[in-house]
Amino acid sequence: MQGADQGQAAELVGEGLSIGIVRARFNDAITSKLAQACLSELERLDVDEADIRHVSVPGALEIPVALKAMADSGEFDALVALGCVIRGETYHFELVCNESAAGVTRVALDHQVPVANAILTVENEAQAWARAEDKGRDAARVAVEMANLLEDLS
Ligand code: INI
Repeated sequence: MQGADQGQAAELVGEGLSIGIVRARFNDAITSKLAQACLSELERLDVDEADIRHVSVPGALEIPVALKAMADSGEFDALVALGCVIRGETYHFELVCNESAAGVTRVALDHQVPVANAILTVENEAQAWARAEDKGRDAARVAVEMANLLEDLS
């Protein structure tokens, strides 16, 4: 199942695009899977490895500030946020989900740079594993499509 709910973009051409990726290490094995799927799809879409900057941060709450630093640099055509938030027994789950998503959206709008949000928000680890590969791959496709769209619109 590939981008099943997103329809088909006309064509996805990654050649010449610079992509910044911020990955949270919290739930490291899952976010590593997200990164692996994202990187292999970027390669398949002809994004040059030399044009990808991939950094990691402790948790999803730290993703927005690293995205902002990348956006401030003006070096990237699109950014990708990779993380995994799994529900625990406290309100902290809602806080991490809501604040990380709000921060990601704010960076995109404030800097007019597309950010593919692949921060999984799930009930348990099994749900995360079931979604990790598709979500990582979709993030790469969203980044490439939106980078090209913003270039066309500017
Ligand atoms: N960070 C995550 O990325 N996923 C989680 O599931 C999570 N939980 O459950 O607490 C989480 N918390 C850490 C948070 O993102 C910050 O790193 C921490 O609060 C320090 O600022």
